[in-house]
Amino acid sequence: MEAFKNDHIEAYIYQQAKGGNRDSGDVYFLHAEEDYFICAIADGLGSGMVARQSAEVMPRILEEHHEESIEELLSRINEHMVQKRGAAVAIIKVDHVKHTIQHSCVGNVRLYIRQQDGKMLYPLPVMGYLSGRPQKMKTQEYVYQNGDLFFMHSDGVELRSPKAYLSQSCDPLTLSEMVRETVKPGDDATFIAGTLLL
Ligand SMILES: [Mn+2]
Repeated sequence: MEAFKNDHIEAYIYQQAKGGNRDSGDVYFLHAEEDYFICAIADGLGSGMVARQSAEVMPRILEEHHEESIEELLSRINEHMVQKRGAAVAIIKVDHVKHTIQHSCVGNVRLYIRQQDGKMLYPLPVMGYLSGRPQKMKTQEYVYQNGDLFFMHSDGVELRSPKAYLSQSCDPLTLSEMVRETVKPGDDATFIAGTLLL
């Protein structure tokens, strides 16, 4: 498991490739600037190299253009999917000045947020995947408080009750260790668990 920490974020990342494969068709990306943090998961369609070629578009675009809005970023990724299989992509951007989380997703990468008062948020992705064709998008925005927990994962991670896992863990490392135990070898699996600090 990989860790990512600064004054505003403590996050853990786990990735496992489908049984026997060397390369995962899932790709993740995390990046922090002084006043914002961005992270994303892309799940390429198909498997092996074909899946990876589609998923790898995401970090290339985000490395270069992370200051743009998340819908602009998804549109750029979509434009690069022509002649490729396509990918499900979820992006979150955390604004440390306004204390907001923005989220947008096309396809089956899920996000859960547990707020400090115990309330759970389950932002829904837009159905489909980035395929190079025009794609509808939707951005949701939440205000966060110190200690809010987020959990983003590709569909290779199957949680029977995300609410139970998120409410049982007081910190992202405990959550990550609990979820890691449940990951089966049948699909590429990736998750990012993090807590937001004021
Ligand atoms: Mn998958």
